[in-house]
Amino acid sequence: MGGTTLKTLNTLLAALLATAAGVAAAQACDVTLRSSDTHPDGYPTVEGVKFMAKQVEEKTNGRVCIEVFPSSQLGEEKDTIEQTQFGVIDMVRASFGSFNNIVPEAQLLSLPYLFRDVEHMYKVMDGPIGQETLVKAFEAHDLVPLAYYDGGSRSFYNSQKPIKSIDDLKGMKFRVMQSDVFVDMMGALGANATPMPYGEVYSAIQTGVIDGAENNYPSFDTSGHAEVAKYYTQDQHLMVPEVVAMSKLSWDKLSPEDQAIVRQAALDSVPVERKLWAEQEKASEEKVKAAGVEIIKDIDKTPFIEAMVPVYEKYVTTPEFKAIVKQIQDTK
Ligand code: GTR
Repeated sequence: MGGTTLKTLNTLLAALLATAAGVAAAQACDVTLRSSDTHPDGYPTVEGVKFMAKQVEEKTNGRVCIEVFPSSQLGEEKDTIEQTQFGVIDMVRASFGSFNNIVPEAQLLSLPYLFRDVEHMYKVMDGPIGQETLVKAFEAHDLVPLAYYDGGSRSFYNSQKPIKSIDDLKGMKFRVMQSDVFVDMMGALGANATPMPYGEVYSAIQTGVIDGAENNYPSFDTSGHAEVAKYYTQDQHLMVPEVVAMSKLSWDKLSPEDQAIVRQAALDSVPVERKLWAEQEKASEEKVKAAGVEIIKDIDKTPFIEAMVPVYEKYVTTPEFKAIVKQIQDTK
């Protein structure tokens, strides 16, 4: 038998064994939790949950497994969150922004220019706001937040022209996530908002239904939006954290011991995702630049920040919300 044929046979055999092992492992799971993500394989959030899944499977000796469905296979973000509330899906990794219409407190995390920088955001999410206030708020809506990931900062991109000042936004049409805060944010900037699911943005820009959208570098890159929107203005108006949340119904079915393992695995996945995020953010910026995107960095953010005052006035109304925002702003 020739060397090449033998090698091929060995490879085939190895693949077959791996598949058999995979099937055996899957069969050995008493519970398999289905987890949704809008992003593709390899994206930091997807890899974060996969890391968590590996830990959970090992530490529960296969009693609990997590199967990650990337690329919106289980549906668009808003729908998958609702399905998670009802226990149709067990877990979802999504932006805080997509929880706004369900968990009122989530809107506060969607306020423009709330966080000073990424360290500030980490401190808030890893401190009492993230670990107590928001946990209670989510649990009241049948969701158990387990981890907060980095989602960088979001900036405007479009197919029409380089945006160098707030005046350049006037009358332009941008896609925003499906939540009123973002619609009002665009209004305050003098532009028009079109709320729509993430999966529809590419063709909407391509066909001219909208002029552009807003997101971080990794989403701008991996969604392909950079192919159709060649101007990216780094105004960083939003820094919205990412959440890994479990369905309360699925959570309550786990034993206290397995709940503790899942919680710890989620926490352990946080630094993994945040490290991958920092790398991906740089890599995606380089990639879109190399693909011909014009990046505008040296803009004066002050008029953008000042324009957001009415948005704060509209959303930070109750004494409770005012206290939360103050606590966030006072976090040093
Ligand atoms: C991304 C985020 C996604 C999704 C998307 C969007 O930055 O990671 O979960 O919310 O933005 O704009 O819809």
